[in-house]
Amino acid sequence: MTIFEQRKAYLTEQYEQLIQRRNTVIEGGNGIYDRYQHPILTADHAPLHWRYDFNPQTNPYFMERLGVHCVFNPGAIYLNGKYYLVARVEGNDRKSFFAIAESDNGIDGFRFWDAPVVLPETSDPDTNVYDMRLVQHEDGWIYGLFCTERKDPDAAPGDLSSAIAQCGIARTKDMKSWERLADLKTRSNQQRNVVLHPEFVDGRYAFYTRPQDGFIDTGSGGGIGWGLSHSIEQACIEEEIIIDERHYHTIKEVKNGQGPAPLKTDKGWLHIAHGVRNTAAGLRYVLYAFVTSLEDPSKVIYAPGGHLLAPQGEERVGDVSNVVFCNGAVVNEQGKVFIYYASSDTRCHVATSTVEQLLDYAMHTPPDGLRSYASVQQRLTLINANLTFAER
Ligand code: M1P
Repeated sequence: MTIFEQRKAYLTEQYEQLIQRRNTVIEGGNGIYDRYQHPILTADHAPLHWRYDFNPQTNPYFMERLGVHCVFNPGAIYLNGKYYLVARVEGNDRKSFFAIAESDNGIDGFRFWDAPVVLPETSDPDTNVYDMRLVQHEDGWIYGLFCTERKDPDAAPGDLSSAIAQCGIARTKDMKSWERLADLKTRSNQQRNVVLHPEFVDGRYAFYTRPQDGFIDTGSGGGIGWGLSHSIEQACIEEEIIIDERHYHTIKEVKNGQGPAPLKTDKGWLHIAHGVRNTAAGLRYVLYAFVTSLEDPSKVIYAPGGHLLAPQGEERVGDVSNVVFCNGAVVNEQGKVFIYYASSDTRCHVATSTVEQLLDYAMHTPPDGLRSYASVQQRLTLINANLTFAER
């Protein structure tokens, strides 16, 4: 056997084992959701024919030609009994692109389609695209809203890092061919984490936004915003209001952002978002939840304090450590919720729950008291109720 044949056979077998690996719930948990033993998508899930030249004449060592570095921040959609993720795949060249993986049960067996998504460009080409939120809108289209990043034209000479982030919009009926629409226009110089609400509001398209001053810093901006647009083909938000603000000494002190499109429940729109705070070790990203009103989706009606999900164990380490990020969640016919999240900008995981459990969590977890004294009072309320209950 040649080196080519040996390596190809070995890597193919390893790849199939990885795809067919079953995932199991980690027992115990917090009663709110279950975490799972294995990540569901990683760089190793990228098909071999995306990475290796399969011709022994041109690649005698069966050498990786176009490496895939990480696979993270997947958008998600549940369609016709299948679970689809549109993952952010980052090559060794640091460029991200989108690729779709599908699974029959939503927790394992995710396999990428044969080729990545070919996302058309606008007349102002994107340098990098990432973090797509998939939304099945009531207008009949599936939309993918994502971050499009381009070099800041006003950056000082020699500054090769400053960028402008804006919201790109594409739509599809079959997830295979994508129509690119104009980027969203708002009054903010920078936008990331923009999400389309699945229903019309006052006859208009509704967006969750995240206006900010700088590429990394929200500055005086930040918070999860909300705005309406008459058109989706030329989406434009004239007026943006902040519906979920940042707060001093909370999990969303530095910045926050809407995760996937909210899930509709009979008690309200259930949101998963990320909150960021600073630490001596750098920024720390966690997930949190809140619920908005069915009558007025811009009105927060339940805001449980603290994080819903924080990086744990191996999730804490990666390209950008101490990060969990979620831009995909789906609910199936049984009311089971699949929260797709990525850890440390490196790999994708799933946590499962139910609409009932997440609403129970959101409606019965007290809001952040914003002071240590208030936190103790909340805990005493719980302790005293439990002691009284035990005495009965
Ligand atoms: O590196 C952590 C995350 O940083 C950004 O999120 P935000 O805009 O809230 O700071 C995004 O680049 C995201 O992709 C990334 O996971």
